[in-house]
Amino acid sequence: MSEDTSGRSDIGDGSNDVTVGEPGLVRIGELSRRVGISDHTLRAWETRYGLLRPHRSSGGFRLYSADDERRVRRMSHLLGRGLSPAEAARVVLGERDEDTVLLRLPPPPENLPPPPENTTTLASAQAAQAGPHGGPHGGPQGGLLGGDAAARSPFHAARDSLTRALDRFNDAGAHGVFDEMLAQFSVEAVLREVVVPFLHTQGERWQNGDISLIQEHFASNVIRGRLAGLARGWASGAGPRAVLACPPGELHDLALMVFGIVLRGGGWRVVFLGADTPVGQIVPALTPTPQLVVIAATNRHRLEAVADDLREMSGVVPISLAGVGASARFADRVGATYLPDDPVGAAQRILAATR
Ligand code: B12
Repeated sequence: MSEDTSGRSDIGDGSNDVTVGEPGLVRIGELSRRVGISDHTLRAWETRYGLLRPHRSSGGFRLYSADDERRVRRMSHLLGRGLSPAEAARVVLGERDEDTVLLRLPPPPENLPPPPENTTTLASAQAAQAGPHGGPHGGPQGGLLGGDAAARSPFHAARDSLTRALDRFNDAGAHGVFDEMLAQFSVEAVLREVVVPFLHTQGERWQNGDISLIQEHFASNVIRGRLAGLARGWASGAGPRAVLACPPGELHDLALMVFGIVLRGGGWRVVFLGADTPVGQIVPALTPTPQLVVIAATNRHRLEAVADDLREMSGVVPISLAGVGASARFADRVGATYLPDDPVGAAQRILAATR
């Protein structure tokens, strides 16, 4: 096998030698460019689902056919309809019937405003990322994102998809986006780049009147369910133990869950007490004493109300305070430390310091 700088190369499979660049047989980079999906994702679809069936060149390169390209485009389309990657792959490979699978998805609610023009699926946004003009055939839904789509990261696209699904009360669609993200990126990256910024934006959108309180509640609960799934079993094991709680009256516990999931990823055990916890009762209820107690709040008054409990507890166990309601000054007053970073960064810093 030889390859020249133009990217053309002679390949051979027994007596049927062909040349890369002939219609229908391409290397992964070219396939990626044509369909607008990263080669990393294409490889994952190949190994996980058998979606791609490459020919082999005599030099061992994988070469992809027009059939492979067709399957990838169909997969991308089905992901855009809200199927999970595993389900979409089964449909593409003929193991499941498309209509039956799609029928199980809730229909988009009627009478909702059309989605903003710049929202799309992760797959189609990645397609647009391939380049401002797309490949020779355009992306699967080419041009959907408009001019600066190419500059957007797949995380932006994922946030858009998530937003769109949740605004429409489409939990299956939202889970599809999560499935797809988690198939491609680490849990930490998904939390840091998609979940936390999504939550921030929800607050702004609610304040601006772009979404109703009902939409915001729905989204929070879907996200909470997903985080709970990632958190399953996090109290077990042999690592150091962290107790996570919000003070009385405080309901915002999603960031605390994000923090716990990352900590768990580093081997810690997480005892999650969550919203509205009687802080003064934590330590007496737990033996042996945990290595760390983290209390998070969005409202400083809810922390100030338990200042005496915190001060007393800090004589027994290391306490950290976090969230918009916490501050270094207040933490200092009660003998605690303050976690100024975002939940993912803070957990990663603790993991790095305790390794
Ligand atoms: C989801 C949500 C809810 C959900 C909570 C569901 C749940 N189980 O958590 C529900 C619907 C219950 C809710 C209720 C309310 N909410 Co609300 N809510 C939000 C929203 C959209 C996301 C919160 C979130 O998880 N953010 C993600 C975190 C990571 O972001 P952050 O809070 O800015 O935190 C930063 C740091 O402080 C740090 N951090 C935060 N927590 C933690 C934890 C740890 C361990 C670490 C290390 C770091 C850390 O990370 C961030 C930096 O990256 C925010 C909007 C927003 N901007 O956050 C509003 C928001 C927090 N809510 C707000 C309000 C006003 C309310 C209500 C009073 C509304 C009402 N009238 O009923 C109630 C109060 C409920 C209560 N008693 O606690 C305000 C709070 C203003 C304030 N500071 O007091 C916000 C900011 C919305 C707004 N823009 O006005 N809410």
